[in-house]
Amino acid sequence: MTGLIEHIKSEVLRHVADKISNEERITPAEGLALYEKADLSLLAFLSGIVRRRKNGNHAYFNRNFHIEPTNRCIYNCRFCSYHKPDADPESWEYSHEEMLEMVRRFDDRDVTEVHIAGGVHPEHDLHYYGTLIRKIKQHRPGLHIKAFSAIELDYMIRKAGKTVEDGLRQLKEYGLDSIPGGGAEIFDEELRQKICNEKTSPELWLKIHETAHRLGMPSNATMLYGHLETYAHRIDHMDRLRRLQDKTRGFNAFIPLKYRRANNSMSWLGEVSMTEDLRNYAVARIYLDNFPHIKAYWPMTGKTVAQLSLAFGTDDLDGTINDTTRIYSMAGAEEKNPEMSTDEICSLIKDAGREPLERDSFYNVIKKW
Ligand code: V47
Ligand code: SF4
Repeated sequence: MTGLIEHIKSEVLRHVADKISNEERITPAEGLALYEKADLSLLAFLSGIVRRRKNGNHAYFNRNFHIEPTNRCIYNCRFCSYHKPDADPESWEYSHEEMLEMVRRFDDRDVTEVHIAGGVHPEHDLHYYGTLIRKIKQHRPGLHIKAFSAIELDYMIRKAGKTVEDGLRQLKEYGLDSIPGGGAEIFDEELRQKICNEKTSPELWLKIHETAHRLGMPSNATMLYGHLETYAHRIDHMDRLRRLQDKTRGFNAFIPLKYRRANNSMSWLGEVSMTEDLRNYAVARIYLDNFPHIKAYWPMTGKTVAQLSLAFGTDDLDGTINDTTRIYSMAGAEEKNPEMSTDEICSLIKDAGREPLERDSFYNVIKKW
């Protein structure tokens, strides 16, 4: 390894490479240097060191399906293509019975997790959603329920007049198992004002996750990139996550989400390139040295980028079952009707030189493929 590192021309990058190979944490300035100065081959090499250290040659996938209860939303984030006014023909709101019917459709399939998330409905509080969770658990007790972004949780808990801690405790009693990573967007306060000014603050987003971790509910974290942010904003975002993870160890996966431009009010920005996606996965893998997993959400990136990302630090591909999520298809994602069979996801992983492992929601191995 030392031999290879000697060939790196930039002194800063040589120093960063040394630290990575010695398992030392890199600083925010060094993270920035990786974004700004490292070429793709170096990023693949360095992120590979961290990925292998954490996950060997394995790449995980799980069998989940998604329910989006509604796209009605009290907020109006500028990047969102999903939320529609109430009277719009593309606005929807499912009843408990309709959502239970969606769960029943998977009765004879080997799914292990349902991911429930959507808009922030003005009228529904934690008891409305808690009752839904309880009904799903009564129907299929073994199904892991990963539900509600911190943004939805903030509103439904406040609406019920509870503190974050009491609200989350009660949702846990209803059957909530873990929390998805949505709503983080970008933590920098000034930029957040520009792209989603009404949304839950970064402090509260982090507090909700911290509290969930303390109550024994793990979670994920996302970052929306490729819009108005600079590399320094991305490092700041990941730094706040890394500091919380040092305290709680409750995050499972980090999921970078590339801004997609169709049908929203930031379309003029365009979209960043595939090389930028790979650069970002690699820096995330290196910077977030205390996150066990970096996940590529293939319905959003498309299968090709997801496969390539395995060479840039990711070790987890989201989902095998048909992903009917509309938050991405409405924003112009590659996969219009995302569906990937177990055979397909395993070949995709094997062709990239990795060994596929089917996992449950806690990353216990269900099967080696
Ligand atoms: O918070 C919205 C993003 C997120 C756009 O935890 C957009 O396992 C790109 O968090 N372009 C919700 N992104 C989805 C999410 C998620 C997805 C998959 C797995 C997990 C997990 C969590 O979608 C939002 C926002 O950052 N988003 N609009 C857009 N135009
Ligand atoms: Fe609402 Fe989420 Fe869309 Fe923002 S991104 S408007 S919170 S559905």
